[in-house]
Amino acid sequence: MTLTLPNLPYAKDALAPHISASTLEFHHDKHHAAYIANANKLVAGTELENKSLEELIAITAHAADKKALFNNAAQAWNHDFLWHSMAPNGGGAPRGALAECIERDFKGFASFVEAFSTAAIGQFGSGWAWLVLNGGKLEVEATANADTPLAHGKVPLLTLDVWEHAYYLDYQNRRPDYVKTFLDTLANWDFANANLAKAK
Ligand code: MN3
Repeated sequence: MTLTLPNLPYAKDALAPHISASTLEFHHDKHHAAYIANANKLVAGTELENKSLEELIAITAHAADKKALFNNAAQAWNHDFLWHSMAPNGGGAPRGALAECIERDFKGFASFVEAFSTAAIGQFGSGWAWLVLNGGKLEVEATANADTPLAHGKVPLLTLDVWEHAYYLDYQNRRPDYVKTFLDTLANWDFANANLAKAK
């Protein structure tokens, strides 16, 4: 089985004006596609050729000699998760079970927003901000470069890409504005709630 580039779950202009069609075109058709192509190249002709992305991440996460494959497989997985973490008319406060867990573990949505924003804005250089389930408890964290909570036994619920390629065309150096826009208008809480339900 060759790894394939999954389609975006919405049209390229569906997140405009917050994320432009041009950003999604480069981000999905060039960056995400390149991670898939590189992962395929690295597994071609090896015993890892038929593994899923999740399997590749588990196998390579702590193998120093497989860093390039980890980086590309993890980035491929992270990006598919990212597309689903955003939705037209998303953002604002979640409902349902996730809202109750945020209340329990962050003492309110405002504290969650502050924790997530601090993680996303404070990540030095390239990386990701995450809402994860860790041992039954919600946590916010940032990971560097390609790193993913999947490699550390945590369950990702929602993510935001804070590599410059994710926002530079639309926000240039203003990462805080991009993070605020994600939380206000794009965060796909239905997706996060579904991930939470699956984890239970
Ligand atoms: Mn990216």
